[in-house]
Amino acid sequence: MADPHHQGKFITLEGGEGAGKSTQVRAIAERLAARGIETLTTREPGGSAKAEELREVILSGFAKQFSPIGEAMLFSAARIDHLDQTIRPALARGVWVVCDRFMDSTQAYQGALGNIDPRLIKALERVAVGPTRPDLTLILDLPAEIGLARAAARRKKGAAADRFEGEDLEFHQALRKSFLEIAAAELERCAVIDAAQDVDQVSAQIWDEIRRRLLKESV
Ligand code: Z5A
Repeated sequence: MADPHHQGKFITLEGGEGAGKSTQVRAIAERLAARGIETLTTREPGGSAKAEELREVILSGFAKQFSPIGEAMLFSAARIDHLDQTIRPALARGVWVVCDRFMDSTQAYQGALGNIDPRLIKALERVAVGPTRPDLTLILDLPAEIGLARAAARRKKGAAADRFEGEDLEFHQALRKSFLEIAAAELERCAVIDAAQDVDQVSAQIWDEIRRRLLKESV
């Protein structure tokens, strides 16, 4: 059921490491601002004071000590606060929210890769997310090797590896498959974007989806 208080549009970006989500969140916000649309950019895990504290703990490796369902519950706890404190108030004011990762990351990382019964993940999603589901989810898709090479290049510039960047190539290939399965199961909500293109091409493809699906323009 759609959330009656949800006035703005809710866009999420998903995909594997180095897919370019953060880069494209910024590009979307710029394009929306140029159209005079008030936009809030945010991320998961994080996006509210308490969820950012949980992010530190989760990505430090602490969450790895838990079973996949325990880990999924930690991400969901952060999500509940993020929705309550940041996302829902913005959407209720008519602000568009653009979020770097959301519930599909739990389904892919903890659910599919952690072999959790999909019904359990859906139940957790109903509790944590409720009716505040994204209007559009952009799945940034690219071969795992390219994403990992981008993340490695960024690390050379000083960024630290996080919890899942340490996993092997097979893990990241399975992750890609899982995101594509999510997109195939929810075609109305999800758009698959070819993220192996250069930044401007990716950005143009994303903008076409936003115009067509959310601004109801012909492209
Ligand atoms: N996680 C989870 O397990 N369960 C959950 O429910 C949630 C999350 C919500 C968050 O890490 C981790 O939490 C994540 C999943 C897990 N796993 N890991 N690892 P994060 O927020 O620190 O990192 P991330 O979400 O994976 O994003 P990222 O690795 O920072 O990548 P990105 O945001 O997709 O890419 P980027 O920062 O925009 O770009 C990466 C580099 O590539 C950078 O140097 C860019 O300049 C470059 N780039 C970007 N686009 C291009 C193109 N098109 N061509 C060439 N180079 C490019």
